[in-house]
Amino acid sequence: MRRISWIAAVLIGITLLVACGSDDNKNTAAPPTSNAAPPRYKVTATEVDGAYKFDLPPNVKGGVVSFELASAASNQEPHDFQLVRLPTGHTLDDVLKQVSSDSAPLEAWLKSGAGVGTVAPGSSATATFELAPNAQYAFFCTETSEQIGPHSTHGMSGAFTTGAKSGATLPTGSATVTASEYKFDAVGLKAGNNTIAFENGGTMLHHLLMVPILPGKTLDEVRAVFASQGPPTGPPPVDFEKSIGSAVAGPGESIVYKANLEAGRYAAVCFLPDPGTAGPPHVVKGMLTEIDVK
Ligand SMILES: [Cu+2]
Repeated sequence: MRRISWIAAVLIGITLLVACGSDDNKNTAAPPTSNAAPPRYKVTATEVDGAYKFDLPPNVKGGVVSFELASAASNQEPHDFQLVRLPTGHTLDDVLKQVSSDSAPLEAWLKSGAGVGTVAPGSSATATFELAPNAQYAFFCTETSEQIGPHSTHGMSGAFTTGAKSGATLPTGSATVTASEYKFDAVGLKAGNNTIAFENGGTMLHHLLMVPILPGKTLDEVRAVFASQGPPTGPPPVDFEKSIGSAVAGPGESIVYKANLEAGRYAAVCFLPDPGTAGPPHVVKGMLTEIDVK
């Protein structure tokens, strides 16, 4: 049975990303449009001798910041870097308990998120977003592998407290994709380089995963695969390896990142469940929108 927890956000698309070492999904920082460029923090993901970990610099500011996620070329698996704000009284362990479980409901106190989407070994990606100043954040990788299980409970997690506001402002996107319950609205996406502003205009956590639909396949066929509980039968109607995704964001939050898109049809999907539930994922509730990129 397919997991429909937080982790399912990337499970489907990303298990097949492992072999994808190309730069197709390589994202770079969005150019700042304000006077003050956002401070940029580099996070390195490594898997040395089975010890999975993130290395990141100390003293992360609040306000608008950029994070670059660099995955070591020697890595075997895809990784992402998800941030969630820890409300007073909640700890990293609380988060890990939820995100590493198949059946734990999505905690209702998880209301704020940011981070960098999935990168393949040897690749890097950057995203820009706003963090609350002087606030506690947990970070973790949402990936799960057959060998070791959730990366988050195998070292790829931690917590830090942000400092004062950076003073930078969020860059403008060349395209905007807005999530709400339960749909996506996309404006301005085109073939080639995009700076995507993923905006959560809804009332709960959402993410954006764009998966290319294969020629001749219909959105109904894509829906059937994403809604099925068992392993897919026959060739998939989408190209999982070329998926491009955002991290999870909370209501009113935005994540800005670069994406190079090939022309074609994409399925925009969200796999998170409603707060306080373990499913169904939003894709089943309608967060499956076809976007034509020309
Ligand atoms: Cu959603």
